[in-house]
Amino acid sequence: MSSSLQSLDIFKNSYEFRIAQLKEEREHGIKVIGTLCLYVPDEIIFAAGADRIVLCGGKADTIPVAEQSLPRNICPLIKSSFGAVVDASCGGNLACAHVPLVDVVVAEATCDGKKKMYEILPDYLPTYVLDLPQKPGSPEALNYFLSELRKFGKFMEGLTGTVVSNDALKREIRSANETKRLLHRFFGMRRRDPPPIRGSDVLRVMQKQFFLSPDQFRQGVRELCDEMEHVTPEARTGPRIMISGCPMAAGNTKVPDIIEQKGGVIVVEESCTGTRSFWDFVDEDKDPWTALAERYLEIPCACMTPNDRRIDRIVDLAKQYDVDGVVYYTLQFCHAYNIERLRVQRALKKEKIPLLAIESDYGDSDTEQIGIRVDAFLEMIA
Ligand code: BJ8
Repeated sequence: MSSSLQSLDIFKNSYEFRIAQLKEEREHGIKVIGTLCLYVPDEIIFAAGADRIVLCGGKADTIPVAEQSLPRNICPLIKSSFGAVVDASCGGNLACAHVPLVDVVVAEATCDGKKKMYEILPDYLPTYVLDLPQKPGSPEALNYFLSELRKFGKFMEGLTGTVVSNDALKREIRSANETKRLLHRFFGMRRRDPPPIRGSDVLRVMQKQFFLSPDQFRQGVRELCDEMEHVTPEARTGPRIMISGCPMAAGNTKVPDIIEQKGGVIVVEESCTGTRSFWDFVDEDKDPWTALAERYLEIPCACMTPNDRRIDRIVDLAKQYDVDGVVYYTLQFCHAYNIERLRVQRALKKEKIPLLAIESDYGDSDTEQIGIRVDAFLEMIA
């Protein structure tokens, strides 16, 4: 990480420790769950006494392995994640060391590419699929999702032998809310002009949210926030940019790196590796199952329809963070985010906020071309 903030080293140096921790947990019979999406509630996994790591791939090197089985024209996140699992089960060394540490993948029924990939995944790793209503605003959606969450709770109990009690769930809800509060503090500081941290560094921190244990992650963010309170920010004078769109899984920092190289100042990310993961809290005063179902159905993912909540959130964030322009990021072949761009663009246009659409994969063949477009965009909005 390139910033002068010392606390970023906590995240940078966390890999070995976490892998050792997961190995030790498994030696003591603790189950490790792999997930690939925000819709799978961590609270239920932790309440069942298991641990979790996120398996979303952000690197290009496992894609050729995946393309031996999957079509080439699907999103790189799906191919990279699948390739990592296949490579690990064939004894390869391309994948992250955490894939062989996973006992079960808990997958979710979101986009078509993921759903179909999850039908092949059991050839390599035990897989449980959590179903999701596709129209979260419909009257039946909440009850259906609630029954799916309870079923998932039973599955976890069978796996770990630990009852998912209401008390344990409430404890985990409080823990997850604490993380969310911290992240609000962290992101709140980025409203300053200039912000005290680079967007590419924030992304690398947020990627670790899906790898570290909640305690480790919070400790790092707390120290980082404390340091940011006192640090004199580097002079950053370029246009203030929001990135909105597909998640950027660990290993993928291409577009933020380019924006910053060209002089843009990234102040907020509307994505699952940004605000979508922590913006909304789970109600601590309700029945914990209902509270979880309500909160998770509110995640504004483009796989849902209609997805007005996301459009409103983007406009709201653009105002709160005083952005000069939005870089709309789509992973190649992600139709949901790609098509939803039109509605986002229209809503931003009403607010006179310009948008640059970038569709890309994990390779570097388009780096120069993206750089030229970002350059022109920043010049236009400066
Ligand atoms: S809640 S964004 S983590 S589904 S980018 S694989 S949608 S084709 S990752 Fe996602 Fe959950 Fe939604 Fe977030 Fe498909 Fe699109 Fe690829 Fe995606």
